[in-house]
Amino acid sequence: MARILILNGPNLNLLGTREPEVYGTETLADIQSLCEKTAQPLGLTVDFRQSNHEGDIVSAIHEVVKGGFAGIIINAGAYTHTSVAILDALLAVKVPVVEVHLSNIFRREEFRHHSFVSTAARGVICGFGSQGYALALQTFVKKG
Ligand code: CA2
Repeated sequence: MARILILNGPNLNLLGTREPEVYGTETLADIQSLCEKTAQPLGLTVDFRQSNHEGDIVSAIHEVVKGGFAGIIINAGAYTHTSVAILDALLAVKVPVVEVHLSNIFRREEFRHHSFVSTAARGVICGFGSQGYALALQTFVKKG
């Protein structure tokens, strides 16, 4: 079974407690559960993590090779728009990366329109809430 590392960045642990009009009412635990349920019939397993610390996210990305992960799904939160360190780590590990955002970052403030993560990503899914994570998992299913 292919293992997929799902990384969540700062403040995503607050999901479901504030700003439901932007991020919905689901908690991060709900999204983890959705990912686990989605992954199983697709023949994937997931390692679902969240950190508020940039260096922890960089270190988690480094684990991809040792951990035998087939790919990364990442919602880097606000670090999306600021972190060259996360971009460099993603470029270094050479596994497929899918970038996910709950909100449509292009309908929001201008500073959210640029993503460093996108430079390393095979694709980007944004604006579909938690469904974006399920869609991202489907991209790791081998066809044919
Ligand atoms: O839309 C997304 O998934 C974001 O990655 C979420 C980040 C934001 O900085 C990005 O521009 C877009 C913020 C996550 C903060 O989540 C909260 C949830 C509830 C209450 C407060 C923050």
